[in-house]
Amino acid sequence: MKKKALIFGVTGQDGAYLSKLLLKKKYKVHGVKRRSSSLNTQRIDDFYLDPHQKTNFYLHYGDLSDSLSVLKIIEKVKPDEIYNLGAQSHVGVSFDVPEYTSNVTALGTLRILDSIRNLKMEKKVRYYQAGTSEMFGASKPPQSEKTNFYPRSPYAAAKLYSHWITINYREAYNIFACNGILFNHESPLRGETFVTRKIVIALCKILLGSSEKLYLGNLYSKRDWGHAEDYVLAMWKILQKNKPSDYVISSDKQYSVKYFVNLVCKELGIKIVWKGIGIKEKGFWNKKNIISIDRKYFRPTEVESLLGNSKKARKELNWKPKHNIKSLVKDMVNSEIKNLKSSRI
Ligand code: NAP
Ligand code: F7E
Repeated sequence: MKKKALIFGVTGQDGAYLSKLLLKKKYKVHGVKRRSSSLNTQRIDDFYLDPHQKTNFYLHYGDLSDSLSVLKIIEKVKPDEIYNLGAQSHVGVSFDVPEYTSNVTALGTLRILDSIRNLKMEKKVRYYQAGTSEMFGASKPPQSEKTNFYPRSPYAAAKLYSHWITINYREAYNIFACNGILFNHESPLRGETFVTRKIVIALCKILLGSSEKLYLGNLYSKRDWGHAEDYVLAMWKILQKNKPSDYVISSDKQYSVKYFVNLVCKELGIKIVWKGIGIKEKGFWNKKNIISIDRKYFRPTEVESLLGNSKKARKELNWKPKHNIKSLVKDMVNSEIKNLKSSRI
């Protein structure tokens, strides 16, 4: 019998890559999508067929802020594995909508775990929780499973709740529940307002002449960036172990936002020249100012430096990423140029 997976957050970046992986592994994949006024299935349209055709991919309407919808979907699908990737996942936005972020990103996790318990599915279901390096926040790098947490945003605080409630339900009710503590991972499917995709889109447009300028916030924060395709494989591997545990997933390398900009410029053949400091720092191309700083992109509390130590995952899961920062940038740039050229046609 085919294994059944249920993915909350199926319409997001990771949901799309994970669905693809699980379909390749011959799972029946069920995804939860929330109602939105415009279509939100672009990332999964490749494999989302008309439900009247024969398919292994199914969508259900539901919402992490609605306990009953969560319970009913789990009861109906009876999954072997649940991946909770659903969240209000933008750190900057979480300062604007802290209560909503906590409801979905923290309590949403409780709603799933408590449904598993109420439905007496503790022994049947394996649960994956999408944890984040943001929970380390201000803790000194490198960060591993043993590093103390120090969240610096409503998003990170909500994810920290999810981390501990996942461990609590594992210990209290013997649920096979695991936390993946994933560092930043990007791809051509990354949301357009996260810094890597924002940079790629803007610089491609500038090169093709359909935009003039890119505004950014803190150029000097450092991140450990990987490719989403590698990271969803780690999620699956975490649920295939004999015992539930928590794992850091990272590239173990760190670069600044400015370095990422420089890499994208290099890939596009844009010779960028930086002048000025602080809020007045600017990037020039052919003497034209194409990058400036806008204070509105600074956060009330910033996470300055994230760098993972993924030794445990590499040893116990036999996981290692195929991509590096250069192949990630190449993939994102090539895909964006293709998108922009085809949208022109
Ligand atoms: P994403 O692209 O923002 O996707 C988030 C998903 O959650 C989307 O499908 C979204 O639906 C859904 N969602 C939002 N609110 C919901 C609600 N109330 N009910 C049900 N679903 C809801 O995020 P991602 O980059 O794929 O990341 C996946 C997960 O990993 C998230 O939990 C994120 O916080 C976490 N994470 C991400 C990274 C990273 O670097 N990407 C690193 C560590 C952890 P819509 O499509 O309708 O918006
Ligand atoms: O910011 C700086 C910003 O929004 C990265 C989410 O997936 O990864 C993501 O969170 C850095 C920050 O990602 C702009 O201040 C500068 O220091 O791309 P980001 P994030 O905040 O690291 C973690 C692991 C998650 O779990 C989250 O869900 O870039 N930055 N200028 C900017 N950031 C944005 N968004 N926009 C700018 O213009």
